[in-house]
Amino acid sequence: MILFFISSSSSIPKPPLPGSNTITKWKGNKNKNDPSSGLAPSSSPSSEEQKLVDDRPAPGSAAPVEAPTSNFTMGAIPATGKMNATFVTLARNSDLWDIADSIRQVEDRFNRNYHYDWVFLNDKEFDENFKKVTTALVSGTTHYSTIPKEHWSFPDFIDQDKAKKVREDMAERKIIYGDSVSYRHMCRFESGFFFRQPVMQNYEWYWRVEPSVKLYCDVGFDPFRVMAENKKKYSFVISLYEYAETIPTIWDSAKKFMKQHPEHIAEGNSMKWLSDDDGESYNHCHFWSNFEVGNLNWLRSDAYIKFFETLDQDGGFFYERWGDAPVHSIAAGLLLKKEEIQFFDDIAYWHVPFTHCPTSEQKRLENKCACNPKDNFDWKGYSCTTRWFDMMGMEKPEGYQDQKD
Ligand SMILES: Nc1nc2c(ncn2[C@@H]2O[C@H](COP(=O)(O)OP(=O)(O)OP(=O)(O)O)[C@@H](O)[C@H]2O)c(=O)[nH]1
Ligand SMILES: [Mg+2]
Repeated sequence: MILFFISSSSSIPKPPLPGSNTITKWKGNKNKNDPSSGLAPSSSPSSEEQKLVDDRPAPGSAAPVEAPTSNFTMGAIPATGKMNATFVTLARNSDLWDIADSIRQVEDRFNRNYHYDWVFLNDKEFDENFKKVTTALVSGTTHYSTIPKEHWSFPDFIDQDKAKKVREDMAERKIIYGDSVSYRHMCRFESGFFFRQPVMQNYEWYWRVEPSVKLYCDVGFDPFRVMAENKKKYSFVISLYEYAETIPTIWDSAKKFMKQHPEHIAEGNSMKWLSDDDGESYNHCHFWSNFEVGNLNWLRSDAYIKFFETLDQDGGFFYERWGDAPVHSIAAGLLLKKEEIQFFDDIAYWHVPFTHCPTSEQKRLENKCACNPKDNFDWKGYSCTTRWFDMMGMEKPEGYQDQKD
């Protein structure tokens, strides 16, 4: 039953943390300065994204500029070439072949033309084989970092007995990952700490990639550049309703934050998408965070950190089973203006069990898409994307009615 699949997983620059073990592997040139290897695919996105995508660099100018990330000024948009951005993956050594699959997808459809870096994070040290295989697959520079214990453990204010009882109860109720301690650490880490790892401090933009995901169309534009040039801070491809039993009190914590920190609540935010009664209750809509392209400075902002800390103190990562998807989504929905959130229709994507496949046939053909449009989740009853279009006043693509349930 799909409801059991929907929850998705998931800290401010502080001095490098003790125990943090960052290994950087600088790679050879790998044709990075060879213009012939930097041709952007000839795909041409259309519909509501056309305007955004039209700002992309001319084919051939997109990739080959090699710029050391340390030379970037945060917030500056380079006129051409690469942005200050990285892919980021949280994974275990045992995820190697599933992440290898994902990397291949991302490289073939996008990164072979851009050579962005890739950061791998793990609560244990990555083994040599993991590093060897992933370094061979990524066309940019790879970095491997071990997460410090403080970011992957129970905070001292958590009552262990209470947390254990919750896990036992959720196991009985067969809530997916309900009995898992590691899944909870993972969700808390993705909510509050991945962007605070020392290795992430070098970057302004991230694209999150999980094991075993697929990209079905050529991505013939640079999503980081599109985000920067259009003042976007967060993006999504799939949205849906969260499994309510994993987050019974998350909205109480969010309301507490709104009351304590009205200065951080954006005017013109997405409250209408999150709530059907002006903020009284949460409708469980969230962006599926196993895919994200976002701005790290936003996550490192006082507003986001205060939001995370308010939620964290309430203990719901352990006393319930809060996922990073609702955490990021509620934060984006409240702290950002709605126009700062981007729906990437052009990035066709699959993570079990849902697909985003562009509704427009023209778009699918132009971008060499291999997804079956019938699988597109956007307009199905369990998706929140219709609501997103309605709130944004965006016109739905032709043929969307045929893709409802
Ligand atoms: N290092 C590490 N990574 C983890 C651990 N658990 C999950 N991850 C990673 O965290 C991300 C989310 O975990 P998933 O197991 O994919 O969670 P999900 O997407 O909610 O559920 P699935 O439907 O199983 O994919 C993935 O990138 C995993 O590789 C862990 O214990 N250690
Ligand atoms: Mg996953």
